[in-house]
Amino acid sequence: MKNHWDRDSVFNDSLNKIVDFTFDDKVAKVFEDMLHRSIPGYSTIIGNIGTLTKRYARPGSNLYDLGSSLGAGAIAMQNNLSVPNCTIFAIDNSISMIRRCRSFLKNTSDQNIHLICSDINNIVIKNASIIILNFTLQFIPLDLRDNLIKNIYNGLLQGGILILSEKITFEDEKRDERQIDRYYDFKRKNNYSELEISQKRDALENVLIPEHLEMHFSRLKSAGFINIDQWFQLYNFVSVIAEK
Ligand code: GEK
Repeated sequence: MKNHWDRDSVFNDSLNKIVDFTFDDKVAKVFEDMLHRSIPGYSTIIGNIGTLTKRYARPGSNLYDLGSSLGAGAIAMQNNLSVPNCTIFAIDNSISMIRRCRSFLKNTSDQNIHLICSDINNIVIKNASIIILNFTLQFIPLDLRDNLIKNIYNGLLQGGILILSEKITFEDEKRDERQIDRYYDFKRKNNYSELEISQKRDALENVLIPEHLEMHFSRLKSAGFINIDQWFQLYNFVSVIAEK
């Protein structure tokens, strides 16, 4: 795969000790490459965040990209906004991601995106027509997930949406294994070595905690969401739209 990004080689060399994955400078520097080579359908999902923005953004409302990393979701919303007086918030608790995102935005016309370095569990969400959690909830401690989803629901306007994308697990063990094997083939095709795949898996083990799709649906329902539609799946990666 050819692109103009710095190549992700974070797990290229054999490591004596695998430490938990963090979103530090080393990761932020190669993150576009990492996302595109590691998340099946990543660009399709970002493209559809743009498409959904056209339908759901309300004049004078706030749009949130939670766990925004380098701002791909926020930029997709910004580029597809066709109603006036909206404010976009891109929020991440990694200062490395925020700094790098800020330096990108400086060179573009995306001046209306407000970048905030904060834990998304501690923010006030209000007057929102669109909220994105694009592969972020999976990094939130399990015991905080219900509250975060409730907070998101409460901050949405009637008719507003949450776009939730996640890596998932399957209840049936064999099915889980099959989908993981297919996912590793996707990584191999994108030129990750066996060593990179296994070292990254170990580094993520305590950090990225995937859940069943049924769990996500039931959490969204309990918070009050309606019209919960899964619109995307590629192997063990899914995306869901839920309406208030
Ligand atoms: C994209 N959405 O390009 N508060 C704020 N940010 C957090 C927290 C937290 N508690 N925990 C993790 N993060 C992006 C991709 S990456 C997905 C999202 C991945 C942030 C973390 O710093 C990282 O930037 C992001 O969530 C997850 O569409 O790496 O698989």
